[in-house]
Amino acid sequence: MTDSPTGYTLLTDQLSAQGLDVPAVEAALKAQHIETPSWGYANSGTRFKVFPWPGAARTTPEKLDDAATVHKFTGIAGSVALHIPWDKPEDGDYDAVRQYAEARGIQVGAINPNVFQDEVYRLGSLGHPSAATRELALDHIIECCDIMLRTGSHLLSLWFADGTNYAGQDSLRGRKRRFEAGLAAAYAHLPPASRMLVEYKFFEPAFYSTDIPDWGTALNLCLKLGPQAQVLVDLGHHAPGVNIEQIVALLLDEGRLGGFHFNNRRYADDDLIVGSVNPYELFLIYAVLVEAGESARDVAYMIDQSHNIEGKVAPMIASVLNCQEAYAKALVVPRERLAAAQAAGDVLGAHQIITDAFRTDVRPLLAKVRQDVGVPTDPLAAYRASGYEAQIAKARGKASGGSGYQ
Ligand code: RM4
Ligand code: MN
Ligand code: MN
Repeated sequence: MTDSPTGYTLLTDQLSAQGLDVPAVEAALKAQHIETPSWGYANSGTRFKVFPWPGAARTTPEKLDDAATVHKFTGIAGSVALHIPWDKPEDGDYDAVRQYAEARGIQVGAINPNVFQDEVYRLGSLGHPSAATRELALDHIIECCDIMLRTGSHLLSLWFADGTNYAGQDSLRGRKRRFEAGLAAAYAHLPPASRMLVEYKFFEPAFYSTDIPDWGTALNLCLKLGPQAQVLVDLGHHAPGVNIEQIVALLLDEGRLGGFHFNNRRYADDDLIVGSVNPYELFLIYAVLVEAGESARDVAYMIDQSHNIEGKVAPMIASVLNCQEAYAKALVVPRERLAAAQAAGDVLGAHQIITDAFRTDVRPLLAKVRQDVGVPTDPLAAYRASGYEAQIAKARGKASGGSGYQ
């Protein structure tokens, strides 16, 4: 009597029959890397209310402990993005921050300057009408270039709240030029072999105009700056209905896709768990990246989330796993068959090949890959059973509520 085939055997037989190279798919999954954000482990919420979570990280070392925990359970989240000054050590010792992370098996990823929370930035930062304020913002960004050197980071990730709320408030052309000049000055300070990622967002907190509202503006800035400047696509920063995968394809083909801020949106910049609202969109984005092959080599995959009611570490693990599943489904698109259907003008056939890949239950494959790399086959269940959540709740306690970030 033979054992009945496992889900893994059935799936891989089916994939091999379609001409897919299963060991190559598994190798790609093992090499996947998702960066988590330090700010996703702290208390954060909406502008209306922050519901404090028991055990939410209060300090950078605690955020690094949480990021290391996400990596321990998933095996693919080995770096953490820092936000300055939210992650500024009291003694200014960034070498120690790096050592603390490395001792826990993770690296410091992107450095995110914060030029939107000081009083002085009421009218903007690099786009501010006053040269003195622009200078302050630039100084902070340059300080972040130094922090990159100290922490071993190769990415300067820039997002600006800059814009205007009322028609006539400022010169739109003037603000564009101030941004060009400010970013050029910052670019000159980029450490060698590093990149500047320029993020865009169509509105909020500015409601009449945003200085970098879309990918076209970000790309135009990057083209003027030089090859080390690339665009960052935050999935929550588009108007409803925008075809994000097409933007990704264009930027990739121009060699200007720097990276992602993964999250999910239903209405605006909702910052929900990645893949929770629209897993099909996430899959289609990954399908574009897989099709690009080597051209997508340097793309930085980062999560930018802000949880209010669902906890901190567990939803981060859920996001990482959703990225892994979307990538796996993109890897099982039979590319040659798809190309043939496209060349033959077989509209429905091509569409079916893509949707079949999306419908494939890749979970047995993911379980096998996790087993191979020595992480739990069900990371979220293992995390829940680990006692970490109770341990941090006890050690860190629960903050009193507030609003806004931190
Ligand atoms: C913005 C944007 C940035 C993030 C800030 C806190 O909406 O997504 O990436 O750093 O929020
Ligand atoms: Mn973002
Ligand atoms: Mn955002």
